[in-house]
Amino acid sequence: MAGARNGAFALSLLSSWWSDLGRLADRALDRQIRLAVTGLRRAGKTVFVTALVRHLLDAQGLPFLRAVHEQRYLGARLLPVDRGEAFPFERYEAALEREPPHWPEPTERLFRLRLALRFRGESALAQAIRPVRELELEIVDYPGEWLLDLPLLEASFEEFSYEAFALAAVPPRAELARAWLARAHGLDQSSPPDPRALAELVCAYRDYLRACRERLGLFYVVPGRFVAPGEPEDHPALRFAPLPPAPLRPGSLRAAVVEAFERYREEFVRRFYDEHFRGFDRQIVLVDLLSALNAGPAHFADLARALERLSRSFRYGRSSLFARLFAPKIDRVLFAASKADHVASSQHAALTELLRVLVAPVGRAARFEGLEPRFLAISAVRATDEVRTTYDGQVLSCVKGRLAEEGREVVLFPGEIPPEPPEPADWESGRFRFRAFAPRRLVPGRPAPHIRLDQALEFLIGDKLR
Ligand SMILES: Nc1nc2c(ncn2[C@@H]2O[C@H](COP(=O)(O)OP(=O)(O)OP(=O)(O)O)[C@@H](O)[C@H]2O)c(=O)[nH]1
Ligand SMILES: [Mg+2]
Repeated sequence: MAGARNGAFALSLLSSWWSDLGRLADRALDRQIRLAVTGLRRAGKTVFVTALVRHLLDAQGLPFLRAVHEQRYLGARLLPVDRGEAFPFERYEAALEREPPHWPEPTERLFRLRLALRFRGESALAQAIRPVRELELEIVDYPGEWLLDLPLLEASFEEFSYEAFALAAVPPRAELARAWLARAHGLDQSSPPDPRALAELVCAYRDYLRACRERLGLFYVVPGRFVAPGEPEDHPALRFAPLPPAPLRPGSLRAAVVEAFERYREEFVRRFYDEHFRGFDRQIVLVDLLSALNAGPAHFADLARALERLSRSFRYGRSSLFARLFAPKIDRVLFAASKADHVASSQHAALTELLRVLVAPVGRAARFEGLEPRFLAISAVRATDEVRTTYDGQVLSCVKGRLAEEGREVVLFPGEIPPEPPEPADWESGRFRFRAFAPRRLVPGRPAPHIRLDQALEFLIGDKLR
């Protein structure tokens, strides 16, 4: 009897030791992963996160995710978030499953997401240590505009002003900058701060940024929060605008503006960065290249500038075990051309190539740190089908879907994507007119059609599901 009890005790000791060992192995093997979903406004971040959660919860429709393919993936569960607001997955999913279906609205504040993924280990040893393993995936979703403020953390007021004036001096911004420039140059910066003159300056700068974004569709609009939806316009930290060079005198208008700029950096930008933008392990950078092609050459260059600037806010490199625990770096970065369903699959290779060229400086910087970035054309939620039609004896690959603006079902040939940045003649020919599509209604419980979402996930988290 006593022998049996001793045996049971020894067994329970062994099993507890075994599970402790499992926990230790889990920590060492990095069973928690923070994914940076990066992209400028309307790049497709919220749609991507919604699709990722929906697919991982159901474990369906992801044949290129190896753990799913090998039937080792068991499923996922949304975990409560410990701080901040939870990503409203159910709301976004319901909007896509409703008739008529809707894309998520532009994101106005920050949401956090924690997802526990369960799977069986690949090797016999992994299975013996712990038959069911768990990976916690953490993501934040936020307004794309906020991202462009991160480089301000490294910039002085003088540098911020210098860049704003340099950009405003040339087309296409010059045309829209006149009212703000007139105010900025007309101010006596050494006089005591006059609240009215200051308010008018900020208002003129904000109107200029809004016009850059709304009338010209430009991406590089800094500070992003000046034009982001749902931002408090009258916050004292937002009472600044770029100024021409002048001496800094205590108690002057310039001093008040510089103080507001510093406060904005600390209270808005640094807080966002410190609380949510540190410690990423992996990154997907979503880029809406088709909108940039539609908008023209200045916008295309502007998108490249914005992506290069914001990449400076991320730490790339291989993490040692110690670094992984205490100062993680991004050790895999995926550049994804989003909304690839707007064009036929025959164009995807060119879309990927064009993206590679557009983000070349960022790719180079990542490579310098020992990473090989990956490039993919993806669609997180596919809104079109591909059809072939014959025109003038030629077979054309077309897309069929419901136009977002007009709501009517169409079959159209969206045109060809150049694998290199377009030549002046290409821009002038007006050949880039890619249309946006409304989503197709998702059937509850059925996987949503996508393009290469599973390949993106395999690259981003696949190795952690082994
Ligand atoms: N056809 C298609 N359209 C997409 C896809 N992903 C995004 N879109 C379109 O792009 C728009 C913006 O997508 P969001 O995911 O809301 O973009 P975001 O990056 O979260 O934008 P902000 O919240 O403004 O920063 C959507 O309203 C859709 O019109 C996709 O996979 N396919
Ligand atoms: Mg969003």
